Amino acid sequence: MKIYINGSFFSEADAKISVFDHGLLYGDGIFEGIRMYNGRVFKLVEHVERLYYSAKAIALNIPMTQEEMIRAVVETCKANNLGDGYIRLVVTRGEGTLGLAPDRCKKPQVIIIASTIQLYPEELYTKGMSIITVPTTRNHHNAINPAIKSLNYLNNILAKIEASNAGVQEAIMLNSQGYVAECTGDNIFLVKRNQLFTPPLSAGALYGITRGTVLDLAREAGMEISEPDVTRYDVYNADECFLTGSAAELIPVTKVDGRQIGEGTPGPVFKKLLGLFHDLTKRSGTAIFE
Ligand code: PXG
Repeated sequence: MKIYINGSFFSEADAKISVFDHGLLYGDGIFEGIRMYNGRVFKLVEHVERLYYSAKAIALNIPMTQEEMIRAVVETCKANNLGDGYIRLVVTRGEGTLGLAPDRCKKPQVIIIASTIQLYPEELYTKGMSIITVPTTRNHHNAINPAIKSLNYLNNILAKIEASNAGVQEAIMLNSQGYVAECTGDNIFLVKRNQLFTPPLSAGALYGITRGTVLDLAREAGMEISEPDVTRYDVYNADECFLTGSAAELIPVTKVDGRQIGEGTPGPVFKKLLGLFHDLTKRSGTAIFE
């Protein structure tokens, strides 16, 4: 595997970052997780745009333009001869000194790893997964804004540990008002009487690229969509529930906090949207080899 660091490629063994990098010392940095299908990077422009929004929010100046970043991702995929895969794009504050002061870090580190990912076991995609609500609350907007895809993922990791301790693989996180925000690494969708619902971004969800894609597909298919505040009661009484994410893609949820959702099997709206999503991944994206 060839790993991109600041414009050069390194083998896995040689791809190294300083122990004084504030990405390591303080989780001071940002990242993206991007899918590649059939030699095309899916929603690359959108991911790079979100990376720069995250950078803006943490006052980090990425030392390259968005166009250069897009080219660097494409070059890394090419160097690894990747057809289907998963790209991890990371920008850290860079090497600094002990002590928080970000202005001691003179050069952000840009890292691109082009590899693969399997987030959940295959059978959960066909049977549906069981999830729970966990006590760890989603970050408040005035703490670390949940829209920032930062390297400080402890909020989500604590929730993931709670899920794992309870024997499930994913968890619903509520916001500080008690409304459903999202899951630890996925956005959440509900279906009720053929209408599609997902919590608003103001409830503490990440501006998910897959979330946006699913909303676009549903809109094009003529479905009714809304983004209301969602409570656990709404989740339990939904006809269908599913999660979205670049790593997870679309995965059905058939049980929440011990309550069966709908018929307890992946529902028709989920299946329809999954079909539309797969069609889209086959025909769109930034081609690696022109
Ligand atoms: N919410 C959170 C908190 C996320 O981190 C999503 C939703 C889905 O967003 P996208 O844009 O991917 O549709 C994410 C996505 C990983 C990894 O290890 C990354 C995510 C989730 C799980 C694993 O790369 N981020």
